[in-house]
Amino acid sequence: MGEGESRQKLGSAPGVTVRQKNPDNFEYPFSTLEDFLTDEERVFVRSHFEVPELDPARWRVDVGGAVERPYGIRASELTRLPSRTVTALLECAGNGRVYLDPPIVGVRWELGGVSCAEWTGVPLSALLERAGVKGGAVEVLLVGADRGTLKYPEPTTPGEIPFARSLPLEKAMSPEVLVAWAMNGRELRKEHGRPLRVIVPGWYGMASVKWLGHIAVLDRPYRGYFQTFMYAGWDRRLEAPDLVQVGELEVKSQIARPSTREVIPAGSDYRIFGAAWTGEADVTRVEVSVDGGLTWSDGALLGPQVRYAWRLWEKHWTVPRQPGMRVLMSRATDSRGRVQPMTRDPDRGDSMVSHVLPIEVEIRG
Ligand SMILES: Nc1nc2c(c(=O)[nH]1)N[C@H]1C(S)=C(S)[C@@H](COP(=O)(O)O)O[C@H]1N2
Ligand SMILES: [Mo]
Repeated sequence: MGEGESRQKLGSAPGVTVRQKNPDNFEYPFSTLEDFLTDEERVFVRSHFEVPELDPARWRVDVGGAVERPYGIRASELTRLPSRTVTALLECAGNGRVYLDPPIVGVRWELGGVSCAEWTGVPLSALLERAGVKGGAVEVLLVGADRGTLKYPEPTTPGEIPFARSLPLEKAMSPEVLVAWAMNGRELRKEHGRPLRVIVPGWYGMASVKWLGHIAVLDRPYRGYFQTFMYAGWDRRLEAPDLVQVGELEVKSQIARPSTREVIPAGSDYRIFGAAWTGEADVTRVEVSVDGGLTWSDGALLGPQVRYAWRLWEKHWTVPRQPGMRVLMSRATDSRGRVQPMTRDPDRGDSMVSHVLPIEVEIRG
């Protein structure tokens, strides 16, 4: 290990926007989308606290709680267990926040709080099975080594706390959920959680705990800061609003090109290009509108469909001859019949921005 230090500093790759430093929040330049896998120098970074200084050679993860045989395992030993590689998109639940009105406090992500990469690791289920999950267990708590306090949102953190999230036992035992040490075939960068991080394909990014230090099987639901005061919303399907955690990804598409305020030559042929994704399902359709949502037609889905990854898509557009402003939109549908909504659901607070976003461009003669 230690390979990471010789590589290009994250946040300095062309096009990457440094939204914040310490804690690091770097945005992927979504308008440069081309390849199915995001190159590792440009995968977005989203952290709540400063990167913890860990020694990968000595780091160990403890597995405990409601298990028969609690144990600790060194990262160096864990990386020799039978591994799997899973392609998965990560989207921050705050991606697209800049489009919210009224504006929110918090990191102002545009379209680049999302990336798609190949992750190599050991299934979390294998680590849990080795410990022997006790009957009556319901969740698995994953705790990172980073710690700090937050002044926003209110109420503030109860003093200094670690970043921690729980997963329902069923998802934690699902074979695609990994404790990973590599991204796109290379050792994780420290900003992405070196030496070990969780990857929860199909869920918003906050579930994929970085710098993993503790795994605890729980016999009751966990209600920590990052799944109640942050990353939660209101569900109104009952007689009274119910606080629900952000979990599975919503169906969503984004236009990479053109980008907002791009100038497009009148009468030209333009290739509208973007990506679409969803949670525990597959993207089945992307529709495109070049007239602000009045009319829609199907875009072409590109490449093979890979569960938990994004699907690239394109639409050829014969640009009108009249100059002026135009609003472009894309709308995805998934195999569970979920369709990207046209309007924002205010019960989602400042996260899960999945509604159709308008991209305004200028046609110039
Ligand atoms: N320990 C720890 N894990 C974390 C976070 C964090 O701040 N600390 N941020 C989460 C959030 S909100 C997201 S979107 C993803 C981002 O992963 P990345 O920085 O590798 O892109 O990490 C998640 N895991
Ligand atoms: Mo996030």
